[in-house]
Amino acid sequence: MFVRDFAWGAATASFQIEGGWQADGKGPSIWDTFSHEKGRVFGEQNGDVACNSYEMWEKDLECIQQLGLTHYRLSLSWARLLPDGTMQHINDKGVLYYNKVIDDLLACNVSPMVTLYHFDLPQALQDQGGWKSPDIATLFENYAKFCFETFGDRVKLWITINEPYVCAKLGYEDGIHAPGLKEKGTAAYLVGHNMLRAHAMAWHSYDSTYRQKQKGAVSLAINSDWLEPLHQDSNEDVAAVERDLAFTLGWFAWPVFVNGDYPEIMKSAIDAQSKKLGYKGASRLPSFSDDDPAILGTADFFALNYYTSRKVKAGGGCGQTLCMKSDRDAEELLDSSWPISGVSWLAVVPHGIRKLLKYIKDTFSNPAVYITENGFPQVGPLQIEDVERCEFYKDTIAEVDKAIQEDGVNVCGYFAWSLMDNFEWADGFSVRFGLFHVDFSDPNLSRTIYRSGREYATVISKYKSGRCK
Ligand code: GBH
Repeated sequence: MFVRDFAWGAATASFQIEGGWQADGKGPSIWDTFSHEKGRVFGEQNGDVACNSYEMWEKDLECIQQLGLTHYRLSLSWARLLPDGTMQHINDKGVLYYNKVIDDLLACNVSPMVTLYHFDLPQALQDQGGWKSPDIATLFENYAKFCFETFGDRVKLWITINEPYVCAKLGYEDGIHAPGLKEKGTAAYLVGHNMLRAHAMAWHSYDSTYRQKQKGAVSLAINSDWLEPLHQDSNEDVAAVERDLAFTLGWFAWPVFVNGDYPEIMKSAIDAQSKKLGYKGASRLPSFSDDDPAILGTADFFALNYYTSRKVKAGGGCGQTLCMKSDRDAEELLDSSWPISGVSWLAVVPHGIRKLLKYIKDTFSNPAVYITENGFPQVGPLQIEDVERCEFYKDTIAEVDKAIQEDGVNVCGYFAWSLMDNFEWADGFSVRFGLFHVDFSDPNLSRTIYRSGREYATVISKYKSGRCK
C-alpha cells in the first residue's frame, strides 16, 4: 500500500509550459533557436507562448490544487535566471517568478521538486560548445549553486539534469531535439560524459555546502524503457537486452550507482566497433580521470522516468559508418499484444514499470525511488472523457503498488507527466500528455480537467486521508 507520506505529484518543464520567451530579460535557449528554425517542429510550432505559465502561474496553481497534489515537479529555465548562462548577470525578474511559484506551492502545502535542467540550455552557452565543451560542467555547477543558494531554503527535492540520455541521443546523434546535431557515434558520448561531470559537481557542491543547512536531496532523472528478450529462450536476445540496457539505463546509472564508470559491455562494444571500422584516435567513449569529480554515490535517490517497454534482439546497425545503433547492436521491437497509444513510440505496458522497479532494486542496492515521470499521450480528436488514459493510470499505479507490496521496492513518490497539455518538443502541441486540457486556440489558454485528472485526484485523496492503509 501507499504510505501516508507517499509523494503524489505531477510534472512539467519550463520550456514546455512557460512561454514568455523574451519576457523581462530572459535570454534565449537552444529550444527557442531550434523551434524557430524551419522544419524542426511539427507545424512550425514553438514555445514562444506555450501555456503562458510565466504570466498565468495562478491558473496552474488552481490545477495543482484541484488535483490535490502533495508534490509538484517543475523545472527552472536557466536562461530566465542567468540570461547568458553565467553569473555575470542575474535576472531578478526570473528569480522573483520562481520565488513566487515556490512560495505559493508551499502556502498551499505542496512540496516542490525542482529540476535545474530540462533540455533548455542558454543559447549563449551553446555558442561556446554547449554540452560538448568540458567547461560546461563548471558553468552548470555555478548555476546549480546559485539555485541552491537562492531557492534551497524552501526546495528539498532537486533533480540536476532531466534525461541525459535524451539530451545526448536526440540532440546530438539523431538531431530531432535541440541543438539538432547528427554527429553520429561520437558527440552523444561526449555530451553524456559532460552531463555526468556536471551533475556530479552540482551534487558535491550541495553535499559540502548546502546539505547540512538545507537538508534536501539531489539526484538526476534517468529515463528507461523496460526491455525484454524477443525470444525468452534465445541467448542472443538475452545478450542483446543486456547490451541495450547498458547503453540506456546503464550509461548513467552505472557511474552514479554502481562503480563510478560506464558498464563494461558498453565500453567494450564501442571500442570493438571503432576497431572494426578502423576508427583512429582515443575511445569515442571518454573515460573519467583523476581530475574529474567522483561520480559514484552522487544521487540521494533514484529518479526514474518510465513510459514504455520494448522487445529486443541483436542487429539494427547502420552499416559501415559510425553510429550509436551499431555500437549497441540491439534492435528494439514492439510486442503485438501491447496496445499503441496516440504516438508510435509509446506502447502501453503498465507491467513494465513493476519489472523495471524490481530490476532497479536488485541492481542498485535498493535505493529510494521516485517515479519522476509517467504518462499517456492523446492526439486529436481530443477526448475530455479520456478513458484510455484513465485505464493507463489505473493499471500503472496498480503495478507500482505491487512493486511496493510484493517486491519490496522502496518507492517514495509518483509524478504524472504532465500537469497539463504543453509543448511536446518536436511534436509541438499535436501530442497531449496533460491531466488538464489546454485550449491553445483560446487567447486565455483555458485549462479544463480531463476525466483522468478527476480520477487521479480521487486516487490521491483516497491515499492521502490514509483510508486504504
Ligand atoms: C519525457 O521523455 C520528457 O522528459 C518530457 O519532457 C516529455 O514531454 C515526455 O517524455 C513525453 O514525451 O521520437 O520515436 O525517436 C521521455 C523519453 C525519449 C520518449 C524519446 C520519446 C522519442 C522517440 N522520451 N522518445 S522517437
